[in-house]
Amino acid sequence: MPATALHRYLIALGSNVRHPRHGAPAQVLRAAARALDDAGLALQAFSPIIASAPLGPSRRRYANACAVIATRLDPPQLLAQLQGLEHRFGRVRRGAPWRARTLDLDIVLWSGGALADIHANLVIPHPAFRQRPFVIGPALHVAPDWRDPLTGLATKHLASRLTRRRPAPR
Ligand code: PH2
Ligand code: MG
Ligand code: MG
Repeated sequence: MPATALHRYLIALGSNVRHPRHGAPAQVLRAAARALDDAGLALQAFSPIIASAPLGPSRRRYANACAVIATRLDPPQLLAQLQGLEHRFGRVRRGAPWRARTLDLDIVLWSGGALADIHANLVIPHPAFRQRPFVIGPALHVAPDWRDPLTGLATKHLASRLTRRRPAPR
């Protein structure tokens, strides 16, 4: 692919810690969306912000959202940029994974399809996104027809699969 190709990405945003300047988690996500755009990652769509119960050890509720961005950065370059933004928002990477965090920016889908880059520790699609209502819910607003390259299912199909009631036990 040419170095100048324009890529699109679906990004999941999460926060469950206040920021001293931006404020509550939902405000952190709004500020992060502006910061993405300011960093040259053109914001094409931003979902409503939802509140979600924490998955994992942290007890604080999360604000979650999804964004579609366009950039010439390839996935490892984008990952580095997103980690820089997380850091700028005061995220500290130490201790157990899944600690409470001021800002989490995850690459969920990429217009280039699937990727596993062991050097960058990066896997696209995000391995767990299909099972996460706090990713699929917001994604439904900004990328309903975007197909997961691994299952072939569009976001709207993944959403209905997630919300469908489980069959009653026999
Ligand atoms: N992110 C996690 C772990 N648990 N729970 C919710 N509700 N929202 C998140 O964004 C989230 C989580 C790891 O990144
Ligand atoms: Mg995450
Ligand atoms: Mg993350």
